Amino acid sequence: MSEPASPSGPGSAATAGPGRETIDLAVVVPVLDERENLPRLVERLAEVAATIGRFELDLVDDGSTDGTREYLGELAARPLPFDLAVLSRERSRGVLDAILAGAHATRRSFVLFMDADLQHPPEAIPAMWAAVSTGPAQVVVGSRHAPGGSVARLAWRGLLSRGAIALAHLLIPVTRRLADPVSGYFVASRMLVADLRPLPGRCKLLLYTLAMSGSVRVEEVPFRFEERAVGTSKLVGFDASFLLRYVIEVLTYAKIRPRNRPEFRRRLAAAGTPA
Ligand SMILES: Nc1nc2c(ncn2[C@@H]2O[C@H](COP(=O)(O)OP(=O)(O)OP(=O)(O)O)[C@@H](O)[C@H]2O)c(=O)[nH]1
Ligand SMILES: [Mg+2]
Repeated sequence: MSEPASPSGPGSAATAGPGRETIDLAVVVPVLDERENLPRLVERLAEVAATIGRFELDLVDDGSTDGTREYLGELAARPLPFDLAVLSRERSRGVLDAILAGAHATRRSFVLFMDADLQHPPEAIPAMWAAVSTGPAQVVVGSRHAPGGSVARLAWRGLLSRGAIALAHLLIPVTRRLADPVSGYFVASRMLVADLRPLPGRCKLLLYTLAMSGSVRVEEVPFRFEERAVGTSKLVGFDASFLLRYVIEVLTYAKIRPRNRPEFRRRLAAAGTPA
């Protein structure tokens, strides 16, 4: 991880003014060929920072070839209302590997995960941050299926998503507390993800985190999941291997023995997060 790239130090124009104090939050975004989405994402995140304060933005790029890397270089040279850190890696090792690399690199106490393609609207961050930073929830999920949430997408993908949730509810009991346990948009105490290792072929960090955490307190914040407007989806098409991979992934998590053991709870308490 490079050092935070914003050139602004304490007292500079970018840190001055109300609402710009540093907050204990890192926003981790995996990026692969998102040149068309990044400028708008950055603009909308800047508006969020003006509201909630100066978070850290960790962008994890896996060898984009569409101009993303050049854009990130330009961005790092600009004064920004958040602390930018860019992790540039040469090749893709999957989304789970990318977002865990971001989570492992930050020292902030809370980590929020979101996609770069604007399907996760940054405008939901203030409510998610308010919920997780005031507690008692240790995981706050941006939810498409909680009351007030919605999805703009093709019917077959909606059905697929409902089936994925039903399977998670069936096999991983802790996920039943959430209407949308397969969401990729969530914020958690860093203690819950700090020692998670990438699992090859797996991608659902929220399921992984919940399965590992066992007794964790959760909450949902509704949001509208938009269709990807520009750029290319990295999701492989709907086929039998896709379904099989998901079933294997859920079975992997279902076998995990939750780590709600006493010393883990003590670590959470020591970090100021009630277990
Ligand atoms: N660093 C990194 N980011 C990735 C990789 N694959 C996908 N991403 C990013 O992960 C996020 C989710 O990828 P998408 O292609 O949007 O997948 P999706 O949201 O499941 O699929 P759509 O609904 O079709 O957009 C986006 O921000 C991508 O740029 C990867 O291998 N490495
Ligand atoms: Mg997407």
